[in-house]
Amino acid sequence: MPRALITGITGQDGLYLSELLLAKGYEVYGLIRGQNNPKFDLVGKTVPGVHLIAGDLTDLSSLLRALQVAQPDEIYNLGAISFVAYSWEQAALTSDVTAKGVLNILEAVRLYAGDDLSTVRFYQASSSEMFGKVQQVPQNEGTLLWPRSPYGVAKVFGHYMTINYRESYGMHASSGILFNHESPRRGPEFVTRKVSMGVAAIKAGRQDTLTMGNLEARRDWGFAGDYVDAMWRMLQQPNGDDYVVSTGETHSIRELLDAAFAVVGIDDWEPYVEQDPRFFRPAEVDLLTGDSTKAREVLDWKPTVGFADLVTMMVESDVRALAAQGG
Ligand code: NDP
Ligand code: GDR
Repeated sequence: MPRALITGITGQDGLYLSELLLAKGYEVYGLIRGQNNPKFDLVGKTVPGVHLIAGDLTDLSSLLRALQVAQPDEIYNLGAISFVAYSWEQAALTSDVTAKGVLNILEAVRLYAGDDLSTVRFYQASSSEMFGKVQQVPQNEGTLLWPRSPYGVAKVFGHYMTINYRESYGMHASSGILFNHESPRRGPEFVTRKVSMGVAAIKAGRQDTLTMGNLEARRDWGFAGDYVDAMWRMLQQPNGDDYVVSTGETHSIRELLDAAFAVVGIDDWEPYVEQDPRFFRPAEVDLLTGDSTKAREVLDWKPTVGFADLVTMMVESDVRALAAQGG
């Protein structure tokens, strides 16, 4: 039975990846931080087969201990401070977790595996935010990186450190440059879920308006369930490598609002949407659209859920959740 260790187990991707690996017959271990993590029960209910190990990406010895307990064949490093807007407010903490945390786990793997690094395969959750002020459209594995936030800068560090461990020590280390991926499990701070929850609440008469930031930014949004499958496929390859994972379609926040309000039968959303400067960012990533040709050809991967179906899935899930609470 193959064994996997996932950091970021409580997050959107950690849950989907756990489900995928458990279904494939893996023994799955998840790193969980904090002495009383409020998502402990969520993990237990959603993926009861996962074994949780206490640890934190900023604490190298806790990572070493987690590796010794899990004895993984595959490690998926999904843990991060992942909310871009927040990364300006806590840039140093973001660097400690999202950048140096990658070095910590790579180093822990090297110390744990000793001379036999070939026994462990490593996945790093890199991001399209690394492209930032895009230097090429669409973006592929060779596009120059130009991050626009402390989060983006931290992810660039993790990306190059992963490549460096591959080149320096021959580690089977892969970096997945994933574009935005969403689901009903997406955190409510991110724009798609904020919109799907807001639309459901407006439809139920529980909320009057939705307060947004920049409506002109464009993103390449896919479904998280598809994207964790790409992570797994990367680690099944004979060698570590870097892959862009994206749909290749881009939509603005306005189009997201069009699609989400349409699900509940509202065609004109203008009366329900306000803008507030507090949701604008000091520097914006205006346009992201990925070229995932390499992942499609080498990994035989492709997205299965389109933009309209993804938005419908999220809004309907939030409508159902509100109905279950009594409207
Ligand atoms: P989430 O924000 O949902 O989850 C982040 C996870 O990181 C949580 O489990 C969180 O745990 C954990 N974490 C935070 N700080 C630490 C720490 N100090 N030590 C250990 N774990 C920590 O992110 P997603 O699931 O959406 O994304 C997974 C990864 O993929 C992240 O690295 C993200 O940056 C990256 N990514 C995501 C994309 C997306 O569109 N979703 C696109 C590209 C990259 P806790 O619950 O305790 O806070
Ligand atoms: P992003 O996702 O920054 O791309 O990072 P987010 O959903 O937060 O923002 C997408 C775009 O929407 C605009 N926007 C708003 N965003 C939020 N959160 N709230 C608002 O009210 C709002 N109004 C407009 C933003 O300005 C931005 O342009 C996500 C995270 O998952 C990262 O961890 C990951 O690496 C990248 O996707 C790829």
